[in-house]
Amino acid sequence: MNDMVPPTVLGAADYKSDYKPIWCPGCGDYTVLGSVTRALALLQRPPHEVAVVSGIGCSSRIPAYTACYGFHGVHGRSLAAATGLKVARPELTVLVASGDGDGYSIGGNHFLHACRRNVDLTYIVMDNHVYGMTKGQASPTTEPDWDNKLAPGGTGVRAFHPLVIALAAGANFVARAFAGDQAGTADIIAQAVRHPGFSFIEILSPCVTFRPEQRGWKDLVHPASVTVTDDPARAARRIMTDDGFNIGVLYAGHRPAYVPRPSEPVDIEALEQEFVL
Ligand SMILES: Cc1ncc(C[n+]2csc(CCOP(=O)(O)OP(=O)(O)O)c2C)c(N)n1
Ligand code: SF4
Repeated sequence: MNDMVPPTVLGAADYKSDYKPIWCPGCGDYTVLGSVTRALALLQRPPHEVAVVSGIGCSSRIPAYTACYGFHGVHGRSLAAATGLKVARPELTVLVASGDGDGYSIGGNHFLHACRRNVDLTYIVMDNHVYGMTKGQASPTTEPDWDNKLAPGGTGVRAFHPLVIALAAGANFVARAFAGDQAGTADIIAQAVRHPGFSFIEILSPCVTFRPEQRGWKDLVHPASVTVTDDPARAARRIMTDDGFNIGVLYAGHRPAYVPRPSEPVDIEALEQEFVL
């Protein structure tokens, strides 16, 4: 008799918590959550070996809805917390979740330096071109002519281009995904986790409450007509001239992920003595 216990196969449901999401009906973030749990099932990483870190915003609620370790931190500071976690606990798979306000406004500086550092993190930004949680202010990716009560006539300010900025700053994997394509987005997230270094995925995730016209994104998205490149300048040129709805992995580089050098144990008392006046 073979009494060996077969290995447990984890399904997407094994990564979901018992908390029921409270997003508005139709919000793109529901399917992004579905893609995250499907990706983790593709990777077969046990939930206790995964940490999901976020800032503040509707999109940043994601950690609570997974059964993994989670940290729902401070607005714009998800990458700082995640970097510290990954450096201290390199055996964990660390996913970072953000919105375009959280990630590119208050967290913009951290975004640049996370790309530069190239710590082995997967950063997903649910981009709806608006601050959803605080009721519809323009964000860095809002179109300059988006006319609304809070910015009559539009802001007139040029939109931030996250994918090109990530490439220029040194991200090692760059992709664009669409919330409505749950299986495709799960596959991209799994590829991003497997790729060493800092992986960045811009997920177009409609805010049906403050940007109801984004329901139309489903008719605009299309698979990228180009194959992935490892040349950042080529990827940047392509992304600068595409229509913004090109879905797929757009760049996969070869930079080695940052690994901290082992440090010597610090003698605190000796250090204190050096500062005695
Ligand atoms: C330091 C700080 N400043 C401002 C806020 C208010 N605030 C909360 S969420 C948010 C913007 C969220 O927008 P986004 O990141 O695009 O996420 P979404 O809600 O659209 O998913 C802001 C400005 C805050 N919580 N903390
Ligand atoms: S306000 Fe927008 S982003 Fe927030 S839950 Fe509602 S639809 Fe989603």
